[in-house]
Order: sequence, then structure tokens, then C-alpha cells
Amino acid sequence: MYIVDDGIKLNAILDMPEGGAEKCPLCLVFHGFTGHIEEDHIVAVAKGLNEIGVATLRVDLFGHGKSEGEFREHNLYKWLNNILAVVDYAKKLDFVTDLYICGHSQGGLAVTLAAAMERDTIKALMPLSPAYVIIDGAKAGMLLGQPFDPEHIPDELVSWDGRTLNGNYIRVAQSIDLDAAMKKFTGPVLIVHGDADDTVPVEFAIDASKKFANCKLELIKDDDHCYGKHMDLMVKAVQEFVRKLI
Ligand code: FER
Repeated sequence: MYIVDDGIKLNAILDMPEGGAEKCPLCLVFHGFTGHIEEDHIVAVAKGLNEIGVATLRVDLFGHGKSEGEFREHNLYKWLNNILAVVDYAKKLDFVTDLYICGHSQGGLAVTLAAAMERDTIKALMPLSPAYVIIDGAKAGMLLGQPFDPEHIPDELVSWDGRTLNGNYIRVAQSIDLDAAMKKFTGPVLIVHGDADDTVPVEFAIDASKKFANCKLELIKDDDHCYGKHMDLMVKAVQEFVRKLI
């Protein structure tokens, strides 16, 4: 299935709760930078929610997975507009009682910004290993492990996998006031983060948890960016948090 945002087709998968339900909450689930909706940790969180009576809508964002758009041209504004289009789509589904939003890494950053904008619609926010470091890095001149002059932005960056990224990615990230977004969303927040994550240091999750009005922080001991060691603990943390909302 595709959800169309401004002519761009976004690949989406809707999974209903196990055992079926007439009406239920729906959680929107988004992947990270270079990620997609078939990654193990994305499928695991969706399945975990389906098990406890929550439908999920996983969506590949601009330039990622099976969605349209060039990877090189993606940035947080494009992702944010995609997410707003997905929220609009979800609002029109008859079966939905409440809407939750969840994203991994860069998707965790994007859903934080979207939750602030949609604070009257989104009931709960779940950033997983959120890449809040991107905003600091863009402003300070360090992204993807590469230093640059934040006042003289390079035309392009080279990503981990060798693909290039338009320098406008940096200009967009520099313009974002993340603290303001965290302040605006006052609903329940769950941040899950592995304390051995070497892509996004766990300190970003610890700092962020103090900036939200209503945030639970679940640190997973020895785990990495994509929960390669303790996927079950990540899923369990999400299930426990969501059970209290239903
Ligand atoms: C970076 C650190 C982390 C960065 C992106 C990420 C573009 C995102 C990681 C992810 O979404 O998994 O410096 O620069």
C-alpha cells in the first residue's frame, strides 16, 4: 500500500492486532537514517504492539526503503512533511481510537518534532534510540563522524554506505529547535536506548528525558543502536508503556 505525500509515494504496511479488533489504537512506526520498515527492530516493535491489541502503520520515509525520493535529497523537513501526511491518513481511518507515534533513531528525532506539531492528535510518543545528536552535530559541525565548518556548509556529505547526501540536509537540521519541540509535547513519552550505543551516545537520551514533561527512560544494558543483543527488552519496554495507555 502507498500513502501519497505531495506526489511522492510512501510505502506503508498496516498490521492489525493479533486476533483482530473492531476499534483499537494505532501506532505509526518509522525507521532511521538509511533504514526501512522491514528491519528487525522495526518489525519487532510493530509485532509487539500487535500482540497487545494495537494496530501499527509502518512507513518508509522519503528516499528510503521502497518509497520514492532520492536518498541524496532527503532531509528532516521532507521526513516531517511525510509524517504529517501519514498522520492525516491515519486520522481518517474509522477503526482508530487513539494515535501513538514511534520512530527509531533519525525517525525518533523526526517523530519528536512531529509529536510537538500534532500535540492535539498524538496521544503518546516513543522515540527509540533517538538521534537527537543530529541537531547538535549539524550546529557544531560534526555529522556521520566527519567534521565540517558549520558556517560554510559543504555541498555534500558522504554517508556510512558511500552514498552522498545534499548539504542542505545540514542547513535544515541547523534550523531546528529541538528543545522547543520537547517542551511542547506534554503527553506521555517513552525513550528506549541501549547504553552501549556507539551511533548515538546514550547521554542524548538521558538529557532528553529531563526535557520532556512526562518521560519514562528505559536504558538497556550493553545494548547497541538497533538492539542486537536485547531486542526482547526493547519490545517489552514498549509493551509495558503502551499497556498503561490503553
Ligand atoms: C549522525 C549520527 C546518527 C547522523 C545520523 C545519525 C547524518 C542517524 C542514525 C540513524 O538514524 O540510525 O551523525 O548524521
